[in-house]
Amino acid sequence: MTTVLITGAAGDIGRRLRGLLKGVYRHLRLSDMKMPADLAADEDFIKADLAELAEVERAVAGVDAIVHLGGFSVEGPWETILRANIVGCYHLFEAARRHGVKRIVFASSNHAVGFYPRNRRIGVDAPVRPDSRYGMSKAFGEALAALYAFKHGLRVLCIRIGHVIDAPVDRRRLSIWLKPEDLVRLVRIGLEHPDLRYEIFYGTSDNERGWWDNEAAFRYGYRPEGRGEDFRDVALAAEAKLPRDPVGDWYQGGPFCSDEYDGDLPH
Ligand code: 15L
Repeated sequence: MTTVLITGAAGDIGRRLRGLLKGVYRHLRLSDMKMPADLAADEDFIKADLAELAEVERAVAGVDAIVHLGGFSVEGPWETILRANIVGCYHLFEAARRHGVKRIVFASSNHAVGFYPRNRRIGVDAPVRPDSRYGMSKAFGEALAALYAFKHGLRVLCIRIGHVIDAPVDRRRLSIWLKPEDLVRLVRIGLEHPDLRYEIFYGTSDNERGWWDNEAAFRYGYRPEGRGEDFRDVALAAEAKLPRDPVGDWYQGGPFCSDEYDGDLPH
């Protein structure tokens, strides 16, 4: 693996991965709609709007693999999600196929399955239950990835990312926290594992309160080091200051579920 493209490089996860993957692969190419504020002189950056196929092709040409973080990373208006996450994701996979890119790590999200209740443990074979237009676009990306893997021979890992941050910030995040270094472990499986064709992993650290069966990731050698429970007191103190949310507190997706919700109260 010599050249790896990171899309969405100006975002928070992109910034962290740029630092953590430096020196792991010979060459990192970065792409986003806007230039990262702290871009160093020796970093290779190509500006690209995912909604413009020609721009995406320019970013993708000549790379061996892609970590696709690009797109809109929270809930948004339909037009925004459509352009960045549906059309944009299609352009990314299609450009990869046209340019002979062999591997893609797709940043999916826990919000593809956010409408499972917190008292239910799920694996990757549970049908998707998106909690938002954003979550639905991630489920779309996973399906698109399967098409390109099985029809066009790409090797793809979809990571349903929980919350990437230095430490969990509330009760929900104690269950879904992903330590940045553990994200790197997952990404490296996606970019390097010889047996990988198409898989979905949960992007979570070793969280005692976790909701997800991450057996698929463990089978590929994932050994997380972050332990959410080490931060329990701080996270629960922060939780105590939050207003109660009968819908969001019930479902795994939290506020993404209660936002615009007009169903019955869960019980
Ligand atoms: C996500 O998918 C978002 O990109 C991130 O900003 C967080 O909101 C995270 O989920 C979460 O569920 O906390």
